[in-house]
Amino acid sequence: MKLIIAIVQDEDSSRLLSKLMKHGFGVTKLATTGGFLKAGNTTLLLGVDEEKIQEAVEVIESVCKSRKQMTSATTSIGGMSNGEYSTYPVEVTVGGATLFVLTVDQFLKV
Ligand code: 2BA
Repeated sequence: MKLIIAIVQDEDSSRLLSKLMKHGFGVTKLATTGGFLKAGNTTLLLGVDEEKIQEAVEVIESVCKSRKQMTSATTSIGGMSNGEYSTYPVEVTVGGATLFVLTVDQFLKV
């Protein structure tokens, strides 16, 4: 068995959850926060038999879309020493989905 950790955008999470359930996958949904944007995202945990990994990835790919998001970056004005900073907008492309696939040593329900 493998564990897929899928970090997806909140906007895609309900549709993805429903579609994964329809395909018979067991899923746990966690509310998470991205370190860079410091904005909410969703992490799904899926315990998946090895032969169904491809199917799970295809379902995730079919639902999760990449989107542009604005954030702000800070720069110092006139060198680092004078303590004056200005912020400016930066566009980043977020997702589809970020996936980690891990080998599971044991899967127990007790
Ligand atoms: P965030 O950390 O909030 O990152 C959102 C998006 O910001 C990223 O999208 C990427 O396009 C951009 N970004 C992240 N770090 C950056 C940096 N140092 N400089 C410039 N741009 C940067 P994705 O790559 O699609 O990642 C979406 C979310 O997936 C991330 O949200 C984070 O929660 C998670 N993630 C991505 N890579 C990860 C990793 N190696 N380990 C753990 N979580 C990861």
